Amino acid sequence: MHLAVLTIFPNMFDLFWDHGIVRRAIAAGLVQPETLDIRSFTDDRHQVTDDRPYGGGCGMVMKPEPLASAIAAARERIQGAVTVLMSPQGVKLSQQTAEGLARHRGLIFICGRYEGVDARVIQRHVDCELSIGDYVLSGGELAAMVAMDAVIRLLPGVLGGAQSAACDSFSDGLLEHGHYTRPREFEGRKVPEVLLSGDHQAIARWRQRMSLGETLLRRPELLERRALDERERQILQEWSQALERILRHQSAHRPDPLSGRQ
Ligand code: 9D3
Repeated sequence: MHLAVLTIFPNMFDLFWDHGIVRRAIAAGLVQPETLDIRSFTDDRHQVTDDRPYGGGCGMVMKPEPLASAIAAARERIQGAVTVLMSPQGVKLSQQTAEGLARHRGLIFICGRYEGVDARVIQRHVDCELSIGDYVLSGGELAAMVAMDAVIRLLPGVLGGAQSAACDSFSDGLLEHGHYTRPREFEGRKVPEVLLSGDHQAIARWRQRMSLGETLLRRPELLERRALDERERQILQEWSQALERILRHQSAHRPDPLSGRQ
C-alpha cells in the first residue's frame, strides 16, 4: 500500500516509519511511505502556509494553494489514492474504519495545523475526514500516525501467524483476558493455576470466560452491540449466576435490626 503524508512537520514521521511493525512492513515492501512537506509547495520567499481568517476571529487558517498543490502532487504519484484529512470534525476512527481504509491501494493523509484548513480545499480535494477521538490535539500529525498504524497492521502479510490481526481483541469485539509470563509468582501474586495445567481446552475456556468478564465489567456497550454465540451466552449466564449467588448470600450478613449496630 502507498501511504503519503502531507504535513508542515515531516520530521515528526521519521521515528514512526523507523520502528517496530511499521518499519518491518516497509522493509518487506508491503508499505511504500512518503512524507511531503507542504511548505515546499509554497511559492513565496518566506514559504508561508497560513493566513488570517476572513470574518476575523482568533487563530490562523491553512492557506489553500500550497495544500492543493501538495495534494495534486501526491495524487499524481499514487494513482487512485483516497485523500484523508485528519480533523476534529471527522468521523471517529474505529477498527471498522481502519478495515475500510486498508482496502485501498493508496492513502494520502493530510495533517492540518492552525485552527483549520480552508473549507474550499476540503470540498474540492478531500475524500473523507477522520478524527481519532474527542480531545484536542495541536495538529493532525499524531492522529495520522495513529490511523496509519491501525491500517498497516491490517495489511496482508504484515503480521506473522503468531500475532495475526484476526487475534486482535477489537477485531473480535471483546477485550482481552489478562496475560502472564514468568516468574510463576511475582510480588506475592501467582499465575492462575489453569495456565500451568497444559490442558489447552481448559485454558481456552478460561481465557474466553475472563475475556467476557472483563468486557462485561469495563465495556458493557461492546457486548450490547455484538451478536453472542451459544457458548458466550452461557458464560455470561454463569457470570450472572455468580453475582446473584453473592448477592443472595448478603442476606446472611444483614445487620440485626434489634442489635442497635449499623
Ligand atoms: C477551537 C476549536 N478547535 C476545534 C475543536 C480548533 C482546533 C483544535 C485542534 C482545530 C484544530 C486542532 C488540531 N487537531 C487536529 O488537527 C486533529 C484532531 C484532534 O484535535 N483531535 C482528534 N482527532 C484529530 S485529527 C486532527
